[in-house]
Amino acid sequence: MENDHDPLHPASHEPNPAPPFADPSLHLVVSDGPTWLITPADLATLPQTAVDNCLIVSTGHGTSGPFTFGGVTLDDLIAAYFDEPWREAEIVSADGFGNRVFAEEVVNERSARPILLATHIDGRPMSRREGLVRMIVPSEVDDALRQVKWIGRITFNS
Ligand SMILES: Nc1nc2c(c(=O)[nH]1)N[C@H]1C(S)=C(S)[C@@H](COP(=O)(O)O)O[C@H]1N2
Ligand SMILES: [Mo]
Repeated sequence: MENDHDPLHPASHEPNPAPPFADPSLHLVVSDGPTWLITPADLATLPQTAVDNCLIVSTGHGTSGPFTFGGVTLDDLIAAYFDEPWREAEIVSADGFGNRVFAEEVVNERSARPILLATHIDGRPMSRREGLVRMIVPSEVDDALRQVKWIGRITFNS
């Protein structure tokens, strides 16, 4: 299992229930390019998308949801900040958990159930404890390893 020790693709994981600190701002980094510090208030100025019927399937703690998550699609985030081509994005949380997203996935999921940087849950602002700002990959219903809470940094690599 080549990915067993990759922190961006762990084979299994015991979920962390509590955020490491309160500040929900995150760094958006384009490798060999600019960096921005982005807050939930910044995300609120971008187009908003809601995706219903999302499940958080924790193999240890059972399934929660369905939830309606709201926020900014990765597509809309990129369109607002940069236009360099990119191949993969590394989404890393403030507690050192992470996941990778490939550009093809964003293209494939552009239609009905896009990948979100979620700031809202069931129509209300998400609390920090609930994961603000949380990546939601609606198509992932295996083990919640892609549902990254407390995003600290997103790096786009070409
Ligand atoms: N930042 C961060 N995100 C994370 C985790 C974590 O430990 N840290 N655990 C993942 C796993 S394995 C699960 S099952 C879910 C748990 O989500 P919940 O706390 O909303 O139930 O969060 C995922 N996202
Ligand atoms: Mo999990």
